[in-house]
Amino acid sequence: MDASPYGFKSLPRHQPPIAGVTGSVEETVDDQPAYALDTRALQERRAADERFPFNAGHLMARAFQRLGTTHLFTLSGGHIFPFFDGCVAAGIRIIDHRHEEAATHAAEAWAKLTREPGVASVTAGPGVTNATTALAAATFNRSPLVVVGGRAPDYRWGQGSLQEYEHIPLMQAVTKKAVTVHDADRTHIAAIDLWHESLAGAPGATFMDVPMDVQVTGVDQSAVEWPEPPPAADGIDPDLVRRAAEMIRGAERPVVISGTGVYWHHGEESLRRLAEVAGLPVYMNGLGRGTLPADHPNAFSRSRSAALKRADVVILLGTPLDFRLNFGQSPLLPDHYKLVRIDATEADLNKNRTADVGIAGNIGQALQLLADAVGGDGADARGARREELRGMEQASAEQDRALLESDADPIHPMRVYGELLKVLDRDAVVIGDGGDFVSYAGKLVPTFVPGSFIDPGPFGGLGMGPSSAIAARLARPDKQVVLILGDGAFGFAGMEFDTMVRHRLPVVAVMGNNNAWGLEKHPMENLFGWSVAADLNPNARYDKVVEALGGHGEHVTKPGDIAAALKRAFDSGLPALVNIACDPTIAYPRSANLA
Ligand SMILES: Cc1ncc(C[n+]2csc(CCOP(=O)(O)OP(=O)(O)O)c2C)c(N)n1
Ligand SMILES: [Mg+2]
Repeated sequence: MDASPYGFKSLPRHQPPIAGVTGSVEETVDDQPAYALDTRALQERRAADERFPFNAGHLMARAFQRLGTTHLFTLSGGHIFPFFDGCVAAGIRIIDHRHEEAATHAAEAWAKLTREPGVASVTAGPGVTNATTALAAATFNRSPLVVVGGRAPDYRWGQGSLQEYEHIPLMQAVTKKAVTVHDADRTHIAAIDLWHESLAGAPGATFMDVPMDVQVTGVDQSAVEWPEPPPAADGIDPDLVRRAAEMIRGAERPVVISGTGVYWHHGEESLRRLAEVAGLPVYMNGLGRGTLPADHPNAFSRSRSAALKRADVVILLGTPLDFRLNFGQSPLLPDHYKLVRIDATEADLNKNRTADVGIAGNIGQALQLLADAVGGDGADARGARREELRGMEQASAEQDRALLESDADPIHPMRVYGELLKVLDRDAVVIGDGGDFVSYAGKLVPTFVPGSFIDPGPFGGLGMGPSSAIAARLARPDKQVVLILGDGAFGFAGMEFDTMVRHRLPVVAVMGNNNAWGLEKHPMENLFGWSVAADLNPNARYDKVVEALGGHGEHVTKPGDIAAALKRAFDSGLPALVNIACDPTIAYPRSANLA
């Protein structure tokens, strides 16, 4: 097809070159009409057609656009056509997926990447029920999300229309707030309200559905009033900050844990200042990864258990005392330690263990005040402890070296990381979706930029990877996007490689294929001496599935071939899957308590 009038031919594929690789990233693959991918072109095309004048569907789309939404993650259905129409009119790009769960996961990932609420839309009935898992994940993980559901028409409600289903009770269980909008003149108010609600206090998912007949009801644009944004939350109590600073000053072996809340509240700069002034070792979890760059002198990871075991003061920032921290108890933590806790809400402060000093509110603001107040007392004395911890980190990294370079055949999963780390950019977005194979990424892939390591979060659901990679490619168009994938995980959302191909969103997926649900198979064998429901097809050619969808596939069985396959995948400029046959007998050495 010739170049379109909208210049789609010149849209880049957006995969940045990797070191040592030449070739144009401007090359295009245009066999689709321009309006399928170019929001502006679609908007122009739509403007020429006035079959549906301004209506309630348009009004809510306009509200999202005013709030800053640029992308809508969705899967089609007639119950949301008017909202689609409104999004097109408002210039919001529509990314249509192959499953509503994936579309909603993409919206969550968008939120994680941008620190703004993600927006998804799903059709009535099964569209909404399919989104449920991703909504629960977002709420559990504290990711702000607004999902707009279609809904059978009000005028026939109760008579058994197609896909007629009362979503709200189900949605109330998995969101912070779920409402039905029956008033055509108020769809924008609901959208704005849910947007702010998704961010307020503990962030999470929100849901609104709008009956079809309400969506198509005409609205007088000139009469629309836009509400004022809500007032800022209360400030931080300076007395609590003073007490926290005192406690930190008196600590000999303090440990900071920086979690997801620090990222949401833009606390990274103040965290750095606090750590540097007071000489604190900082460990990160969840989206807190990268709130200090992994190579910052105060950033630590591998010595966490040793540090916590002897901690006298733990400074817990924006993260719960959940399974990742053994619920705040021994043996991970000592029997006696002082706890300084800063989190979004009062309810967070005493969960699982009472805080000695607890500060609720904006974590970024609290950290800023704490960094100002803490002073350098005791920082030098803590230097020796930091040296000790650094020594442990170096020894542990040294131990990994042999496996990162292993020539073992079948391939040791660590060797895959050995090769990947050589080509990974400092600011690459890395997404993990899988079990054991992804656990290695958590340990081996350093995060230098906040919001660039995306995993299922503490909800732990498989299947969020491909659509999160889609969101990453859209949110960070000039960065590398690498999806670390298990062969089991691929099955949940493998069809999203089709979404990548249709929307020209190249990412490189690296699969550690061990023919199994490895993270289940090995623990079950340890517990029972045998396993069931744990094996997958040996050597399944998932790379060919991706090829069949129009992407690039690589199949690797020898350690020496990994590097070249990765290079070809990055070079291809297509959504790519590098399917690497790994040794099925190797289990990730795990100690965490998952209960
Ligand atoms: C939606 C969902 N279903 C089931 C699980 C339980 N689970 C956790 S890890 C895992 C195995 C993952 O297998 P794979 O993606 O192949 O990675 P591997 O452990 O083999 O490296 C399973 C089934 C889960 N976390 N999420
Ligand atoms: Mg597996």
